[in-house]
Amino acid sequence: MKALEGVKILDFTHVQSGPTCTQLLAWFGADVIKVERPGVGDATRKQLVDKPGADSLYFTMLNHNKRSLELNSKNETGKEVLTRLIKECDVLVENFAPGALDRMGFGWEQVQKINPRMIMASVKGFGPGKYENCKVYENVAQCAGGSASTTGWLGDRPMVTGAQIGDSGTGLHLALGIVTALFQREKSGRGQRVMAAMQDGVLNLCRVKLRDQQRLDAGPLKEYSQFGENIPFGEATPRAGNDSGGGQPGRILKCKGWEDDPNAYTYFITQAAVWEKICDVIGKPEWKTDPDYATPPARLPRLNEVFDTIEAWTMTKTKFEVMDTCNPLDIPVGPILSMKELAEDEGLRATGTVVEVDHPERGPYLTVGCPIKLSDSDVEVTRSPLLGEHSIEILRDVLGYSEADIERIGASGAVGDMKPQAAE
Ligand code: CAO
Repeated sequence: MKALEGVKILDFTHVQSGPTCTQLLAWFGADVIKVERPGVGDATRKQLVDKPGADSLYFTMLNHNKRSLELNSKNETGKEVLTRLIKECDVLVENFAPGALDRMGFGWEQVQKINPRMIMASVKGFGPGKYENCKVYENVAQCAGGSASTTGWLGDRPMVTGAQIGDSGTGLHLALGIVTALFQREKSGRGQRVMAAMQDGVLNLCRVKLRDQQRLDAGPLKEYSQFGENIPFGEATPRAGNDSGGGQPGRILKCKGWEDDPNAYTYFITQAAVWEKICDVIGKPEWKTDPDYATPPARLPRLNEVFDTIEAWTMTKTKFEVMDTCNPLDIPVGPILSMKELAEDEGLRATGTVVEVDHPERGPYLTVGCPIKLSDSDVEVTRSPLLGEHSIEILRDVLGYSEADIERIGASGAVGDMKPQAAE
């Protein structure tokens, strides 16, 4: 048995933010029915194509364990089928541009009338307010949510991060909202509206920078390198390069081979609790008692010197040797791992965090598995559906349409070409 077994999700999501959410729910055992425009489907199927004719990795890696129903939601018969699906399902998830669902005739008011137990969950770029009607993509959310202004180097442009905190991050937020609403429905018997705005999700993940914004009122941020460099602080939380900026100063430092390998680096944290061990490891035992270095506040104005000295040591070791030396001493360090190293990591394969999946059009490919492990709800990652692969079985098995009804629906153009799958 799976945690969300029996929960039916009407999945109107596309691109990345919404599909991340419904993929997680599918991994937890929900039956996710992805509704896609006939003949077209989710736009990502044909974006970033690496194998002509096959669904892209962009699509496949976001849509595992789902079923695909090709259906035109603007056709009258298509609306009839959708109405039946809304009655049948527990959750409707969507991330259309603002207003698109209302224009289809399936806004929150209508959905509630059709099924008062329905939970309707949406990702939008912004919450209510002056930007609520804007279309939004990942990097816009990173910029509007405080991430870009606090990422990058002081004096340089704001920078976006490779982690998809706007899309996948908001998808995670939405998934939590959905299971919470399902839990409440157990007691209330009612559905509800769940909203996750990408700006809100990014800001939630950037909360430490909002903390620092307020700390600025009390004076300079001493944990930031610019303090030791005597560069004055402005009005807003600055960009801080690779400074941890938190209570335990840290930086990215070069390791042996950095001249040729762009990832021969380690993150090194000067945790106060292990300062004496750090001094011994880097060959600076005198710093243990020197009042300029012995305590965290004394070190703050001289972080550049401290990290330059540590780096002179890390440059004599590979990033893995740094890890092997520091870990037994409880000194927190972490190698900078490339995507190639992660893809080949046997440990991640063993835990199902990286999995290989076979696909009829593409052959085998790698993807991320479920990052959340439940001890009583196993995850088996199965391939993403072909466009409309499950149209007939959904009409027949989920909605109970007869063969004659299915013929009628097919003839009306409400669904895509059902014949190849019908014959299968
Ligand atoms: N049958 C018929 N029509 C369908 C359909 C179906 N099965 N599925 C979608 N459509 C229609 C929609 O109804 C809409 O039509 P109208 O504009 O005429 O009402 C149209 O397809 C396009 O929908 P869209 O506006 O959502 O798509 P877009 O490509 O123009 O915009 C995006 C994409 C992502 C910018 C926008 O959806 C958005 O802002 N979403 C919310 C924020 C979000 O999730 N962003 C993250 C995306 S990942 O980076």
